[in-house]
Amino acid sequence: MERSLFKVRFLVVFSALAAILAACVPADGQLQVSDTWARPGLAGGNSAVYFEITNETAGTDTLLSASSDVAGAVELHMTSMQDGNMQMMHQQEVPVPTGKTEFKPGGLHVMLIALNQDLNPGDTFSLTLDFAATSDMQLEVTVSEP
Ligand SMILES: [Cu+2]
Repeated sequence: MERSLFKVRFLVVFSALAAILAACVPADGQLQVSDTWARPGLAGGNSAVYFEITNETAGTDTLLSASSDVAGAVELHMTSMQDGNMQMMHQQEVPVPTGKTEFKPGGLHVMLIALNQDLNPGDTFSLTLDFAATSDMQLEVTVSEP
């Protein structure tokens, strides 16, 4: 009787440990962000941030939002051609499947709206990306000419 109780306790502890380990699998370091840069801009105007995300996990993560102190608003945008016109469309979220997801001119970008300061080539600022599975990532963005 006592013996089987011990067994049950052991199982409970072991399951809890296994659950903790499993929760750690989609951990930091498995999404890499590289080639981060932003267009120059003037205070009150807009700019855009570009980068490449490499997802080394087997599952799709989701970029939910981005934030930065340099702008009044930060949005996820997609540029596309509509009836021969370039249009930017607000994205509620951006799926980040296994492999590379490029934020580049003419496509996905992080839009900086109503800049609080001038962004001159060589300046750096901080941008935070909020993902569904991976914890927030803080990037250092360098301003450079396209
Ligand atoms: Cu935009």
